[in-house]
Amino acid sequence: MGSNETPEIILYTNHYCPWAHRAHIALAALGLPFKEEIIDLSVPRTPEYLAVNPRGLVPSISYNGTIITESAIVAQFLTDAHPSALEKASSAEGGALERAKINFFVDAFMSKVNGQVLPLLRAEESEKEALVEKIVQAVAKEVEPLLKDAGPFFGGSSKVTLAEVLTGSFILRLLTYPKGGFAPESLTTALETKTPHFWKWANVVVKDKNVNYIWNEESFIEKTKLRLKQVAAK
Ligand SMILES: N[C@@H](CCC(=O)N[C@@H](CS)C(=O)NCC(=O)O)C(=O)O
Repeated sequence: MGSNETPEIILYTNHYCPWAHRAHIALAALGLPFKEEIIDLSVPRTPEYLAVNPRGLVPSISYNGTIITESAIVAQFLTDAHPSALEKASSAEGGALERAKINFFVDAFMSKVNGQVLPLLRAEESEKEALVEKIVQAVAKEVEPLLKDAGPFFGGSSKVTLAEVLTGSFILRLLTYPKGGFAPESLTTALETKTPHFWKWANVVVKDKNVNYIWNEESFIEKTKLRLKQVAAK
């Protein structure tokens, strides 16, 4: 089917999942209507959902009846199927390079920064400052240089790009952890002073409607408190 026709999309999701959140951002940024099915992750998956996604994870989408799973693949597929400001096609002028830059940025943020966040949340209080320092160092080395030309979004774009689709949900969480008391306040102050391009970009990202329309900071904080208590009790 061509990208001019509106596809029939069902999004299997859970609003607390940052991976599923990626699909929400992509769909909103592309202006695609979709039906939502909330999957309860606190109980075993139903046989119906396991028939949709045998891994039992969210997100999954049904796109005109075809199932697509894995958040990065879902987001890339939607981006490719519906040309927009999210990302150029690889065959478009400058497209291959733009795609390489976005891929490198997402990889840098996810593997060098985001991977250090959960250990910080779970660490003993006495260890947290050192972990904050390591995270800020990683942002400064790996991510800050890639955001020098943000304007305000990745690569000078005036609208969200695939870079924000794939990282926005994690940025929302990163900026919320100090507010919820899960990470020291020094995380906020160090990011602001030592990584000004990242800080400016991140604050624009979290205010974007495409990124935050399913976000509820208060209930996220409550849910995170419970989750960390459960982890500590194990
Ligand atoms: N690599 C997957 C990760 C998805 C994922 O881990 N989703 C979690 C919720 S945040 C899930 O469905 N967990 C269910 C379970 O583990 O039973 C993706 O990017 O889509």
